[in-house]
Amino acid sequence: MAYDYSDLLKNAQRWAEQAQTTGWINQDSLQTLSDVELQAPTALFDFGQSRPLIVAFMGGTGVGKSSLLNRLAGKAIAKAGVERPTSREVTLYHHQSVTLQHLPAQFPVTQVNIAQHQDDTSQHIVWIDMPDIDSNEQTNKHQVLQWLPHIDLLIYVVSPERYRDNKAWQLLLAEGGKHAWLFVFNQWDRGQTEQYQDFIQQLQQAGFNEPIIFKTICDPVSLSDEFELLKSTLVTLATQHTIEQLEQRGLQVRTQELSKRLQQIIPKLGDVGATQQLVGLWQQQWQRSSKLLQQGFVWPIQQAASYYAEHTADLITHPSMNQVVLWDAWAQSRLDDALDEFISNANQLGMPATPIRQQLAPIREQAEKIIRDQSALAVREALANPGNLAQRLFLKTMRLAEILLPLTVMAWVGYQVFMGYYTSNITHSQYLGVDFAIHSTLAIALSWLIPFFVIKKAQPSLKKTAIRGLNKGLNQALTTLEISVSDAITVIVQQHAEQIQQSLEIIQQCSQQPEKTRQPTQEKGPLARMLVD
Ligand SMILES: Nc1nc2c(ncn2[C@@H]2O[C@H](COP(=O)(O)OP(=O)(O)O)[C@@H](O)[C@H]2O)c(=O)[nH]1
Ligand SMILES: [Mg+2]
Repeated sequence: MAYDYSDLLKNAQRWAEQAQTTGWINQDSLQTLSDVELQAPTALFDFGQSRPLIVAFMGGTGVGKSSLLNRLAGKAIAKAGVERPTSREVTLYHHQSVTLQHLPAQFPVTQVNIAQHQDDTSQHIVWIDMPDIDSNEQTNKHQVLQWLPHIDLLIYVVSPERYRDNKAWQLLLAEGGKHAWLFVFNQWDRGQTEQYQDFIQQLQQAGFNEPIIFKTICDPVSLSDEFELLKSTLVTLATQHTIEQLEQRGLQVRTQELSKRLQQIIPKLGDVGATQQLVGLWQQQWQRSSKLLQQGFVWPIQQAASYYAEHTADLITHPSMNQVVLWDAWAQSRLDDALDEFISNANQLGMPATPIRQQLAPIREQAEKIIRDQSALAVREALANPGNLAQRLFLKTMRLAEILLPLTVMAWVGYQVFMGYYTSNITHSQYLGVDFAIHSTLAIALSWLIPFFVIKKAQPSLKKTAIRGLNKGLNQALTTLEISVSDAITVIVQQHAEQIQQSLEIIQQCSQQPEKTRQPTQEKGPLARMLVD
């Protein structure tokens, strides 16, 4: 399926805008896709069913652009010989049957002159005299750039002094492929053959194998120059076929340019290899940072544990007890450092920093809450079950012994009392003596007191229990932080893949442009000589 160029451009710009908002590309990259050279030309002129060939004189200050247009018109329609540094005006010269529909965006109407003629031989041509491109005034250059997308054929005018003009030359090199080009060596009355040869060589270097150059003399007008030839060449070119070919070619060149610019942006998104290293990079970073955090937490945990041990009862009545501060400014800056270092290392691998920073931002904010919640929970759990398993088992046994031992001893004493009484009755011997009373009382007391004291002594320390809980909670919280970052990395990698895929899709669409018309450069004839690939 082939896409309309303006749709392609819109897609590319839309993609770039969202990529810029999410931090994947910077403002400069976005700008390269909104440059005026990429704009799809709109129909500026209306001429019944079709549009005319739009021809513009372009070149440095004082080469004779305005003089050429005035010569065409046979009267002074453009201001010639405007005092340097520059002339700002744009002059349009066209047949009265042609109507201007609208001016390029942001173009100041006050600086456009319009002159009309009734010469039917050149009714399919709109001539434009452009401001001097070499001017230091940015508005001039801006104006020229605004007009360029609408121009089919540029007549690059030079003079003996200014044929090596750098600024105009730069524009020719940049814009070369988007237009057809004719060349005028004006002020030929003062020109020399070596200069002409030199100019041809320069054009050949720019890609014009057989450039079409007209030598003209406009002040005073010389009838023996090549001005009439220039005019008739343009009249023969102004056919619907040529205009369509040029239009098509302009769109093709723009499509290629768009695709090229997108391809230049893609490496800035970071490569797939770099995204694959992100998880490993983070794990290394976290190994160092979490160790540091754990060391730094030893003292705060002891402080917090003492506090918990002394205030266990308040845990329920004072909810603020759950907010003992472990995560202080020191801890936050260690985490920030870890994340910053990770971002900077990822950046060195070629990943853009902004989307990573955006994804990690919430984790920086949540860290305190994660640590607080998880350590409070773990402390509560630990305090609910103090001591370790062996300690708890031992205590249970002791509590049982505290009941069973005195009961057993009492039962034994009772039995002895009964048996003593019974045997003393039968044998009329002496009943149980004082010794027995003392010993059995002692035995009963000891059987109860021993487990009672053991239980008292074996109670696990609340502080130790709180430390255990806090450590457990802290480790869980640190793991949660690590996983949160890993999850964020997964999102970053996904986003990266999506950005690449979307931009590749547009590049793919660019390459699906149909070759509607035969490339004019492949044809023989004057048009082929006016184009560069
Ligand atoms: N000697 C000579 N002077 C010319 C020729 N054409 C134009 N000029 C002069 O060059 C100056 C600049 O011409 P102008 O048309 O304003 O140049 P523009 O800045 O490119 O529009 C004017 O003073 C013209 O009279 C020419 O063929 N020969
Ligand atoms: Mg001028």
